[in-house]
Amino acid sequence: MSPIFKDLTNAIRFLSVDAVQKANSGHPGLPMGMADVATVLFKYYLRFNPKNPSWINRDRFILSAGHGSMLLYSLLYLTGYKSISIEDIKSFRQLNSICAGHPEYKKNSGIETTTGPLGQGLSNAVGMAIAEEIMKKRFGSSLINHKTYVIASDGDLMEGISHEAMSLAGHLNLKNLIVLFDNNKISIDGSTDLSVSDNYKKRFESYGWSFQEINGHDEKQISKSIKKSLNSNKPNIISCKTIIGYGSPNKSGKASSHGAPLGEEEIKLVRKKLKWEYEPFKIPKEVLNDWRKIGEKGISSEKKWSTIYNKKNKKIKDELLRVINHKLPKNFNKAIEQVKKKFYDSKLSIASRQSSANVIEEITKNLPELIGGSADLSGSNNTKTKHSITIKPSKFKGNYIHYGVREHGMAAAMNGMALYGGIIPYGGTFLIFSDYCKPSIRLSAFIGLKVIYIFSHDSIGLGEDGPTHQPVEQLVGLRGIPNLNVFRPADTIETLECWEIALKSSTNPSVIVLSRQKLPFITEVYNTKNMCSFGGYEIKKTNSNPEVTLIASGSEVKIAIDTLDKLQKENINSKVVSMPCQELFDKQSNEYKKKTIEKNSIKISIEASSLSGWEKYVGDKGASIGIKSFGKSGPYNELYKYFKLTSDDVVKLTKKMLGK
Ligand SMILES: Cc1ncc(C[n+]2csc(CCOP(=O)(O)OP(=O)(O)O)c2C)c(N)n1
Repeated sequence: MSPIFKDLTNAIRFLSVDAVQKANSGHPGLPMGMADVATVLFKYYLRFNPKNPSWINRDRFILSAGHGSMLLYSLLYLTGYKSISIEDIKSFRQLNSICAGHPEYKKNSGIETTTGPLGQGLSNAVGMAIAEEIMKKRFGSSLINHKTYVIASDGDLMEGISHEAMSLAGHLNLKNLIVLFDNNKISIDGSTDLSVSDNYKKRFESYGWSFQEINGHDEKQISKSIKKSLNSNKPNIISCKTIIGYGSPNKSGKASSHGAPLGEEEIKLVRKKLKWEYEPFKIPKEVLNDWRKIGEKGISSEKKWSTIYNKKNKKIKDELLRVINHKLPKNFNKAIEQVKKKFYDSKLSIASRQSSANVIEEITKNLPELIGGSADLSGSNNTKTKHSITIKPSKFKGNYIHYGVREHGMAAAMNGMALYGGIIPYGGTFLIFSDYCKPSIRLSAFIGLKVIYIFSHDSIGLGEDGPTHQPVEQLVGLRGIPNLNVFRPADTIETLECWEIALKSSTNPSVIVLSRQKLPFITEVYNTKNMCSFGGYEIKKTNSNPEVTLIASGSEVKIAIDTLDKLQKENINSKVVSMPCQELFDKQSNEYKKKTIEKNSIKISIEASSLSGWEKYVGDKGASIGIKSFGKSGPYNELYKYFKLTSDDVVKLTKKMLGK
């Protein structure tokens, strides 16, 4: 006889409870509370194939409340994903276990994104739902036509980012997004009455969502509500009234079931109450078989899809494969080379944000997967070009998103788009507001996503907007994030090169930091090699034995070059190193590094930013020139003088250091 619904849900509950108990840490409350909702979703609705977790037309399932990770691991194990065995479940939260404390994205594992920082998964899901609509428009609804489901908790909905992302989802009318809200009214501090009085119905209806509320332990109500969402013409939220720690006689409905093992004695009582007589990690054969059958349904779903795919013409098939496998077009290198030659010949002295716009304009034609946007600063970040087509509510034939003043939501949505596949997202704001999206940038880097951040107005060089807008410590903060390349190009050629590297970086995001003010064209010789790929390189030198090496980035490279010229007039030999990307320079061989930053010279770094981080290049005997305080409002060339960031100041310092 087939196991009844209760046994299927008990399998999730006890795997979770026992794994948390064995690890002696974790969160049993959410998996116990949401087991019924998840079982209905997986049994009747979710389209997925555990044999091919990367099938492009699968429904996406995101556990945004990542602390309830055992819910996800249980589901993946029970439905037959190879990535998670019963041994993995037993090693929950142990070193190198795929069953990490919070879900960590792994390609082909069924873990669709990394969650844990509340609000992020929910906002990734918005990006995935956008990506689905864009891909549907590109490749047709016979190939791309699925749903994105999210389990979100009270905490997810309290986070500010959820307001940005949900509002954007409502605006764009992402009707294929279905959020299952674990409305258990409990968070860590106790009842959510302590901290929140939102009227969720009104909140979501005001965003333009469809709102339903159900008993999250009633199979029929759960099923009916999901079924209703499938035909909705709006984004959907189903508020599932649940009991945290469901089944625990002494801890259900209480914060005590949230973040600690239930304890051996209590678990015995749960076994009795839920009538589950099996020992820890033992799932009876028939229950496991039934779960596996749920997983196997996906094989025929994918087969049906493959028949449709196989009938498509070669061009569509090849293009879909190309973009989902993150391959750049065949002619990409050639196109970049042509643009480089064009930029070199025109030798434009323009702001690097404008150079970036020129790059985007040139490459967009060849790169339909490039989806741009800005957090309401399109004209300032220069992210929108004449080839940009705006994506509008329910109209996804385009390549540009107006994210509105929602930096955090934008960054998390870009992560979702990159995770979805087939899309390279780039998005802009001012460098100062990178702080508003830092948690998502950190996740782009941790997950290893090809997301390109365009941060303009990169220093006091932005001038009159003043210190609230002038970044000082932002570069240091971004450079501190592992697996993130931070680029600060000095002219049009470097801007193109940095873009090229970013587009070719498949396992890390990139930040391209750009100036508001005009920058001179400094590239002296045409080079087909991408010099920025070395991170730092010699740009000019007066002879082979320089007494001083001037290391600069972005707008300050020109100050270094002027310094070199002035020093030469005083018979002091120097060299200039442009350092557009410290992370790439640090990866070069010691030999290259020593050759580039002349070992026997004194070293001076120049960057209109915090000095922190440059000491590793200039050493004990060197000096760093930058900004030690907040900036000031005024015309930018006056500010450079005020902050002693001119070639005359560097000359003075150099001579002092050389004792001349
Ligand atoms: C951004 C962020 N802040 C704080 C936390 C720590 N934290 C983990 S779960 C949680 C709240 C738990 O309440 P809820 O979201 O309702 O989950 P439930 O207790 O229902 O499982 C908090 C504050 C976090 N994971 N992410």
